[in-house]
Amino acid sequence: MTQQPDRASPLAMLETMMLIRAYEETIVAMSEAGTGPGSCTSVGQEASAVGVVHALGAHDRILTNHRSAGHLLARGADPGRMLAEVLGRRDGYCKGKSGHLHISAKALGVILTSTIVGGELSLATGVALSQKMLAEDDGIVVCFFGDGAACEGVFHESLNLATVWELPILYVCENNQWQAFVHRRETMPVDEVRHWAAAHAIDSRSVDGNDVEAVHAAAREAVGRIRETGKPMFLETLTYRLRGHFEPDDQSYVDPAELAAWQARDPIALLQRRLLARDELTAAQLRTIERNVRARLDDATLFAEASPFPDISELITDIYA
Ligand SMILES: Cc1ncc(C[n+]2csc(CCOP(=O)(O)OP(=O)(O)O)c2C)c(N)n1
Repeated sequence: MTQQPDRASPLAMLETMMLIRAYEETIVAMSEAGTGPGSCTSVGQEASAVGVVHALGAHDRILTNHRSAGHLLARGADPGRMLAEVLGRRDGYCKGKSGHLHISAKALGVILTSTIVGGELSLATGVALSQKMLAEDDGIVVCFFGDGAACEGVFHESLNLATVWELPILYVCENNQWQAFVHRRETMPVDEVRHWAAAHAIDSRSVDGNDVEAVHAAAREAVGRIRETGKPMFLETLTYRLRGHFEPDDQSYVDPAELAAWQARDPIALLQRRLLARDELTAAQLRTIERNVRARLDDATLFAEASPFPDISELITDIYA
Protein backbone atom coordinates (compact mmCIF):
# COMPACT_ATOMS: atom_id res chain seq x y z
CA MET A 1 0.00 0.00 0.00
CA THR A 2 1.28 3.44 -0.76
CA GLN A 3 -0.63 5.12 2.06
CA GLN A 4 0.52 3.54 5.31
CA PRO A 5 -2.47 3.54 7.67
CA ASP A 6 -2.17 3.99 11.42
CA ARG A 7 -0.24 1.05 12.91
CA ALA A 8 -3.17 0.01 15.06
CA SER A 9 -5.42 -0.48 12.04
CA PRO A 10 -6.19 -4.04 10.92
CA LEU A 11 -4.91 -3.22 7.41
CA ALA A 12 -1.53 -2.08 8.71
CA MET A 13 -1.30 -5.19 10.84
CA LEU A 14 -2.24 -7.40 7.89
CA GLU A 15 0.48 -5.87 5.74
CA THR A 16 3.13 -6.40 8.45
CA MET A 17 2.01 -10.00 8.94
CA MET A 18 2.26 -10.63 5.21
CA LEU A 19 5.72 -9.02 5.15
CA ILE A 20 6.87 -11.35 7.94
CA ARG A 21 5.50 -14.41 6.13
CA ALA A 22 7.21 -13.38 2.88
CA TYR A 23 10.48 -12.82 4.76
CA GLU A 24 10.31 -16.25 6.42
CA GLU A 25 9.43 -17.88 3.08
CA THR A 26 12.53 -16.24 1.61
CA ILE A 27 14.61 -17.75 4.42
CA VAL A 28 13.09 -21.18 3.67
CA ALA A 29 13.73 -20.81 -0.07
CA MET A 30 17.35 -19.81 0.53
CA SER A 31 17.85 -22.74 2.87
CA GLU A 32 16.32 -25.16 0.34
CA ALA A 33 18.44 -23.74 -2.48
CA GLY A 34 21.58 -23.90 -0.36
CA THR A 35 22.16 -20.16 -0.74
CA GLY A 36 21.50 -19.39 2.92
CA PRO A 37 21.62 -21.09 6.32
CA GLY A 38 18.58 -22.70 7.88
CA SER A 39 16.87 -20.74 10.62
CA CYS A 40 14.07 -20.91 13.17
CA THR A 41 11.11 -19.31 11.40
CA SER A 42 8.04 -17.77 13.00
CA VAL A 43 5.57 -18.97 10.36
CA GLY A 44 2.15 -19.20 12.03
CA GLN A 45 3.07 -16.80 14.85
CA GLU A 46 2.75 -13.53 12.92
CA ALA A 47 -0.37 -12.36 14.77
CA SER A 48 1.38 -12.66 18.11
CA ALA A 49 4.37 -10.58 17.00
CA VAL A 50 2.38 -7.91 15.19
CA GLY A 51 -0.45 -7.62 17.70
CA VAL A 52 2.03 -6.89 20.49
CA VAL A 53 4.69 -4.86 18.70
CA HIS A 54 2.17 -2.58 16.96
CA ALA A 55 0.87 -1.71 20.44
CA LEU A 56 4.23 -0.33 21.63
CA GLY A 57 5.56 3.20 21.87
CA ALA A 58 8.82 4.66 20.61
CA HIS A 59 10.72 4.24 23.90
CA ASP A 60 9.76 0.65 24.61
CA ARG A 61 12.49 -1.96 24.44
CA ILE A 62 12.22 -5.53 23.23
CA LEU A 63 14.16 -8.60 24.28
CA THR A 64 13.34 -11.73 22.34
CA ASN A 65 14.33 -15.29 21.50
CA HIS A 66 15.46 -17.35 18.52
CA ARG A 67 12.13 -16.85 16.69
CA SER A 68 12.59 -13.09 16.48
CA ALA A 69 12.18 -12.12 12.81
CA GLY A 70 8.54 -11.17 13.30
CA HIS A 71 9.32 -8.98 16.29
CA LEU A 72 12.07 -7.17 14.40
CA LEU A 73 10.05 -6.63 11.22
CA ALA A 74 7.00 -5.49 13.17
CA ARG A 75 9.25 -2.94 14.88
CA GLY A 76 10.19 -1.59 11.45
CA ALA A 77 13.40 -3.47 10.69
CA ASP A 78 14.49 -3.38 7.07
CA PRO A 79 14.20 -6.88 5.53
CA GLY A 80 17.28 -6.17 3.37
CA ARG A 81 19.48 -5.51 6.38
CA MET A 82 18.01 -8.54 8.14
CA LEU A 83 18.74 -10.83 5.20
CA ALA A 84 22.23 -9.32 4.92
CA GLU A 85 22.81 -10.29 8.56
CA VAL A 86 21.52 -13.81 7.93
CA LEU A 87 23.99 -14.13 5.04
CA GLY A 88 26.84 -12.76 7.19
CA ARG A 89 27.24 -9.53 5.18
CA ARG A 90 28.59 -6.15 6.19
CA ASP A 91 25.27 -4.28 5.79
CA GLY A 92 23.48 -6.55 8.26
CA TYR A 93 22.15 -5.11 11.52
CA CYS A 94 25.17 -6.50 13.40
CA LYS A 95 27.69 -6.08 10.57
CA GLY A 96 27.19 -9.71 9.57
CA LYS A 97 28.63 -11.00 12.83
CA SER A 98 25.50 -12.23 14.58
CA GLY A 99 24.23 -14.66 11.96
CA HIS A 100 20.60 -15.61 11.66
CA LEU A 101 19.60 -16.09 15.30
CA HIS A 102 21.10 -13.18 17.20
CA ILE A 103 19.93 -10.11 15.32
CA SER A 104 19.51 -7.06 17.49
CA ALA A 105 18.75 -3.55 16.27
CA LYS A 106 19.46 -1.07 19.02
CA ALA A 107 18.08 1.92 17.11
CA LEU A 108 14.72 0.16 16.91
CA GLY A 109 14.79 -0.79 20.58
CA VAL A 110 15.21 -4.51 19.84
CA ILE A 111 18.17 -4.90 22.12
CA LEU A 112 18.51 -8.66 22.38
CA THR A 113 17.76 -11.78 20.38
CA SER A 114 18.87 -14.61 22.66
CA THR A 115 19.32 -18.18 21.49
CA ILE A 116 20.19 -19.23 25.01
CA VAL A 117 16.66 -20.30 25.86
CA GLY A 118 15.53 -18.11 28.77
CA GLY A 119 18.42 -15.64 28.34
CA GLU A 120 15.96 -12.89 27.45
CA LEU A 121 14.06 -13.53 30.70
CA SER A 122 17.14 -13.03 32.87
CA LEU A 123 18.27 -9.85 31.09
CA ALA A 124 14.81 -8.26 30.88
CA THR A 125 14.80 -7.60 34.62
CA GLY A 126 18.11 -5.72 34.43
CA VAL A 127 16.99 -3.61 31.49
CA ALA A 128 13.72 -2.77 33.23
CA LEU A 129 15.53 -1.92 36.46
CA SER A 130 17.80 0.48 34.62
CA GLN A 131 14.80 2.08 32.88
CA LYS A 132 13.09 2.51 36.21
CA MET A 133 16.15 3.98 37.95
CA LEU A 134 17.14 6.31 35.10
CA ALA A 135 13.51 7.34 34.47
CA GLU A 136 14.52 9.04 31.22
CA ASP A 137 11.29 8.25 29.40
CA ASP A 138 8.05 6.29 29.69
CA GLY A 139 9.52 3.18 28.05
CA ILE A 140 8.69 -0.31 29.25
CA VAL A 141 10.35 -3.64 28.48
CA VAL A 142 8.67 -6.33 26.42
CA CYS A 143 10.12 -9.80 26.80
CA PHE A 144 9.11 -12.47 24.25
CA PHE A 145 9.83 -16.11 25.07
CA GLY A 146 8.39 -19.57 24.44
CA ASP A 147 6.61 -22.17 26.55
CA GLY A 148 9.90 -24.12 26.62
CA ALA A 149 11.68 -21.18 28.25
CA ALA A 150 8.88 -21.04 30.82
CA CYS A 151 9.91 -24.54 31.92
CA GLU A 152 13.30 -23.23 33.01
CA GLY A 153 14.12 -21.99 36.51
CA VAL A 154 15.06 -18.54 35.23
CA PHE A 155 11.42 -17.93 34.27
CA HIS A 156 10.43 -18.02 37.95
CA GLU A 157 13.42 -15.97 39.07
CA SER A 158 12.66 -13.29 36.51
CA LEU A 159 8.95 -13.04 37.34
CA ASN A 160 9.58 -13.09 41.07
CA LEU A 161 12.11 -10.27 40.87
CA ALA A 162 9.92 -8.23 38.53
CA THR A 163 7.02 -8.45 40.99
CA VAL A 164 9.02 -7.73 44.10
CA TRP A 165 10.91 -4.82 42.55
CA GLU A 166 7.87 -3.57 40.59
CA LEU A 167 9.57 -3.59 37.21
CA PRO A 168 7.77 -2.34 34.08
CA ILE A 169 7.90 -5.55 32.04
CA LEU A 170 5.34 -7.05 29.70
CA TYR A 171 6.09 -10.77 29.60
CA VAL A 172 4.79 -12.25 26.35
CA CYS A 173 4.83 -16.03 26.33
CA GLU A 174 4.35 -17.26 22.77
CA ASN A 175 2.94 -20.67 23.57
CA ASN A 176 3.34 -22.37 20.19
CA GLN A 177 2.76 -25.85 21.68
CA TRP A 178 6.29 -27.09 20.84
CA GLN A 179 9.66 -26.95 22.57
CA ALA A 180 12.09 -27.94 19.83
CA PHE A 181 11.01 -31.56 19.17
CA VAL A 182 9.06 -32.07 22.40
CA HIS A 183 5.36 -31.26 22.71
CA ARG A 184 4.52 -29.05 25.69
CA ARG A 185 2.12 -31.79 26.91
CA GLU A 186 5.22 -33.79 27.87
CA THR A 187 6.81 -31.04 29.95
CA MET A 188 3.93 -29.11 31.52
CA PRO A 189 1.09 -30.28 33.78
CA VAL A 190 -1.07 -27.34 32.63
CA ASP A 191 -2.04 -26.18 29.13
CA GLU A 192 -1.23 -22.55 29.76
CA VAL A 193 1.84 -20.91 31.27
CA ARG A 194 -0.28 -18.08 32.68
CA HIS A 195 -1.13 -20.23 35.70
CA TRP A 196 2.53 -20.19 36.70
CA ALA A 197 2.77 -16.45 36.16
CA ALA A 198 -0.32 -15.84 38.30
CA ALA A 199 1.43 -17.69 41.15
CA HIS A 200 3.96 -14.85 41.15
CA ALA A 201 1.13 -12.37 41.82
CA ILE A 202 1.37 -10.98 38.28
CA ASP A 203 -1.78 -10.00 36.42
CA SER A 204 -1.80 -12.80 33.84
CA ARG A 205 -3.96 -13.39 30.78
CA SER A 206 -4.02 -15.60 27.74
CA VAL A 207 -5.38 -14.69 24.35
CA ASP A 208 -6.01 -16.37 20.99
CA GLY A 209 -2.55 -15.81 19.54
CA ASN A 210 -3.75 -16.33 15.96
CA ASP A 211 -6.24 -13.47 16.18
CA VAL A 212 -4.21 -10.31 15.69
CA GLU A 213 -7.02 -7.99 16.73
CA ALA A 214 -7.47 -9.87 20.01
CA VAL A 215 -3.71 -9.89 20.66
CA HIS A 216 -3.47 -6.19 19.88
CA ALA A 217 -6.36 -5.24 22.19
CA ALA A 218 -4.88 -7.29 25.04
CA ALA A 219 -1.39 -5.88 24.47
CA ARG A 220 -2.60 -2.27 24.37
CA GLU A 221 -4.42 -2.72 27.61
CA ALA A 222 -1.42 -4.39 29.25
CA VAL A 223 1.03 -1.74 28.04
CA GLY A 224 -1.27 1.01 29.33
CA ARG A 225 -1.55 -0.66 32.73
CA ILE A 226 2.22 -1.11 33.02
CA ARG A 227 2.83 2.57 32.20
CA GLU A 228 0.25 3.55 34.80
CA THR A 229 1.32 1.23 37.64
CA GLY A 230 4.98 0.49 36.86
CA LYS A 231 4.25 -3.17 37.62
CA PRO A 232 4.79 -6.20 35.37
CA MET A 233 2.06 -7.96 33.40
CA PHE A 234 1.93 -11.33 31.69
CA LEU A 235 0.29 -12.06 28.35
CA GLU A 236 0.26 -15.52 26.83
CA THR A 237 -0.46 -15.83 23.13
CA LEU A 238 -1.81 -19.30 22.31
CA THR A 239 -0.50 -20.07 18.86
CA TYR A 240 1.26 -22.71 16.77
CA ARG A 241 4.57 -23.17 15.02
CA LEU A 242 3.40 -24.12 11.52
CA ARG A 243 6.89 -25.06 10.27
CA GLY A 244 9.53 -27.19 11.96
CA HIS A 245 11.78 -26.17 14.83
CA PHE A 246 14.35 -25.01 12.27
CA GLU A 247 15.01 -25.36 8.55
CA PRO A 248 15.15 -28.03 7.30
CA ASP A 249 12.83 -30.10 9.49
CA ASP A 250 10.28 -32.51 7.97
CA GLN A 251 8.02 -32.39 11.09
CA SER A 252 7.70 -36.19 10.99
CA TYR A 253 7.23 -36.11 14.79
CA VAL A 254 4.15 -33.83 14.54
CA ASP A 255 0.61 -35.24 14.70
CA PRO A 256 -0.81 -34.46 11.21
CA ALA A 257 -4.31 -33.85 12.62
CA GLU A 258 -2.98 -31.26 15.08
CA LEU A 259 -0.99 -29.53 12.35
CA ALA A 260 -3.99 -29.50 9.98
CA ALA A 261 -6.24 -28.03 12.67
CA TRP A 262 -3.84 -25.15 13.21
CA GLN A 263 -3.22 -24.68 9.49
CA ALA A 264 -6.96 -24.10 9.16
CA ARG A 265 -6.48 -21.25 11.67
CA ASP A 266 -3.58 -19.62 9.83
CA PRO A 267 -3.51 -16.10 11.35
CA ILE A 268 -3.02 -14.34 8.01
CA ALA A 269 -5.83 -16.19 6.24
CA LEU A 270 -8.06 -15.58 9.29
CA LEU A 271 -7.54 -11.82 9.16
CA GLN A 272 -7.90 -11.65 5.38
CA ARG A 273 -11.22 -13.50 5.51
CA ARG A 274 -12.46 -11.31 8.34
CA LEU A 275 -11.54 -8.02 6.68
CA LEU A 276 -13.03 -9.10 3.34
CA ALA A 277 -16.26 -10.08 5.14
CA ARG A 278 -16.35 -6.74 6.97
CA ASP A 279 -15.77 -4.86 3.69
CA GLU A 280 -12.58 -3.37 5.12
CA LEU A 281 -10.47 -4.99 2.40
CA THR A 282 -11.11 -5.60 -1.28
CA ALA A 283 -9.64 -8.38 -3.41
CA ALA A 284 -7.82 -5.71 -5.43
CA GLN A 285 -6.28 -4.19 -2.29
CA LEU A 286 -5.15 -7.62 -1.19
CA ARG A 287 -3.41 -8.22 -4.53
CA THR A 288 -1.70 -4.84 -4.19
CA ILE A 289 -0.40 -5.71 -0.71
CA GLU A 290 0.82 -9.08 -2.02
CA ARG A 291 2.66 -7.40 -4.91
CA ASN A 292 4.21 -4.76 -2.64
CA VAL A 293 5.39 -7.29 -0.11
CA ARG A 294 6.87 -9.49 -2.85
CA ALA A 295 8.68 -6.50 -4.36
CA ARG A 296 10.11 -5.54 -0.95
CA LEU A 297 11.49 -9.05 -0.46
CA ASP A 298 12.92 -9.19 -4.00
CA ASP A 299 14.71 -5.87 -3.37
CA ALA A 300 15.82 -7.08 0.05
CA THR A 301 17.33 -10.25 -1.41
CA LEU A 302 19.23 -8.31 -4.09
CA PHE A 303 20.50 -5.87 -1.46
CA ALA A 304 21.65 -8.64 0.88
CA GLU A 305 23.36 -10.67 -1.82
CA ALA A 306 25.17 -7.59 -3.14
CA SER A 307 26.48 -6.64 0.29
CA PRO A 308 30.14 -7.63 0.85
CA PHE A 309 31.39 -9.89 3.62
CA PRO A 310 32.96 -8.01 6.55
CA ASP A 311 36.61 -7.10 6.16
CA ILE A 312 39.16 -9.23 8.00
CA SER A 313 40.09 -6.12 10.03
CA GLU A 314 36.65 -6.42 11.69
CA LEU A 315 37.49 -9.83 13.12
CA ILE A 316 38.16 -8.67 16.66
CA THR A 317 36.14 -5.44 16.81
CA ASP A 318 32.93 -5.33 18.90
CA ILE A 319 34.32 -7.92 21.28
CA TYR A 320 34.02 -7.26 25.00
CA ALA A 321 35.88 -10.13 26.58
C1 LIG B 1 19.63 -23.00 27.60
C2 LIG B 1 19.29 -23.72 26.33
N1 LIG B 1 18.84 -24.98 26.38
C3 LIG B 1 18.52 -25.64 25.22
C4 LIG B 1 18.69 -25.03 24.01
C5 LIG B 1 18.30 -25.75 22.72
N2 LIG B 1 17.00 -25.23 22.25
C6 LIG B 1 16.94 -24.24 21.34
S1 LIG B 1 15.37 -23.76 21.04
C7 LIG B 1 14.75 -24.88 22.12
C8 LIG B 1 13.26 -25.00 22.35
C9 LIG B 1 12.71 -23.79 23.02
O1 LIG B 1 11.32 -23.92 23.11
P1 LIG B 1 10.41 -22.64 23.32
O2 LIG B 1 10.99 -21.77 24.38
O3 LIG B 1 9.03 -23.13 23.52
O4 LIG B 1 10.55 -21.82 21.96
P2 LIG B 1 10.08 -22.24 20.49
O5 LIG B 1 11.28 -22.86 19.83
O6 LIG B 1 8.94 -23.16 20.62
O7 LIG B 1 9.70 -20.98 19.82
C10 LIG B 1 15.76 -25.62 22.70
C11 LIG B 1 15.55 -26.69 23.70
C12 LIG B 1 19.17 -23.70 24.00
N3 LIG B 1 19.34 -23.02 22.86
N4 LIG B 1 19.45 -23.05 25.17
